[in-house]
Amino acid sequence: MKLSQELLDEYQENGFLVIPDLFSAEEIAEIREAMNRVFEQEDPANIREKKSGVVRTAMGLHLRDELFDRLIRHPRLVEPAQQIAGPELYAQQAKINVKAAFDGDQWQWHQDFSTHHHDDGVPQPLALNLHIFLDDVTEFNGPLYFFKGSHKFGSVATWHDTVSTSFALWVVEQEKIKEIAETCPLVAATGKAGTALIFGDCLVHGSPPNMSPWNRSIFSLILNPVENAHTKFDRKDHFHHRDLTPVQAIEDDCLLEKVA
Ligand SMILES: O=C(O)CCC(=O)C(=O)O
Repeated sequence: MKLSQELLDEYQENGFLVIPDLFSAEEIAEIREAMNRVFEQEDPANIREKKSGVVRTAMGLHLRDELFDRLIRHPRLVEPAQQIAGPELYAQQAKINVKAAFDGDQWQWHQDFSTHHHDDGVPQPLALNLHIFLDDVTEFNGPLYFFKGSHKFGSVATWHDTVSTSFALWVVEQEKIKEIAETCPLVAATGKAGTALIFGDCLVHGSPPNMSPWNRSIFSLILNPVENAHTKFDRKDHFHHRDLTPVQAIEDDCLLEKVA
């Protein structure tokens, strides 16, 4: 699947794309079945919420379930990513952020690049984050908030927040957020299950807690150019995979063929 020039221009201008209906209800059902399988596993790559203990994020997915190994090579993810970030991209991270009904906690204001750079020694902000909504995401169940155009600020100063949630994150100072908010409108990334998001490493984003009675699960794949690979290896593999083999797109119907 190729992005039109109009969508490529929109990505360059806003720092993100929202693509409704990229995956069908049948495909989402397959992904959700695989999600339930990995949630049932006792695995250190299932990171739990600080207070409630429910799964917050399940990582390393393509190494844990065969369906996710196909999903990270899906042409509707890989080909648009290659158009934006180049032909040789490795799977840096593959996870589902759950944000469970009532219990799903916030993701503070951040740029993905700060964590990639400080924790993993990634040189440049070239990685892409590709999301697929596995539930309908509304203004009520903890959608991502994007500061539209905030990628134009480049990489900004951050501090390491190890206490607010169970997931340590390099977060943007409040004073900087106020400055960004003066010129960049805030957008809630909402849509039906099957909607996809693509956003770059410097887009400032976050998401509020989910106090609604509805789950909000989102699959997230981070693809990074091989030539921009990590240079630090302190974090466990599921945070940043060591395998730098470039992902190759497979068949478009790959989620629907049954595993033998
Ligand atoms: O799942 C969320 O609400 C936030 C995810 C996020 O910030 C990210 O993928 O970088």
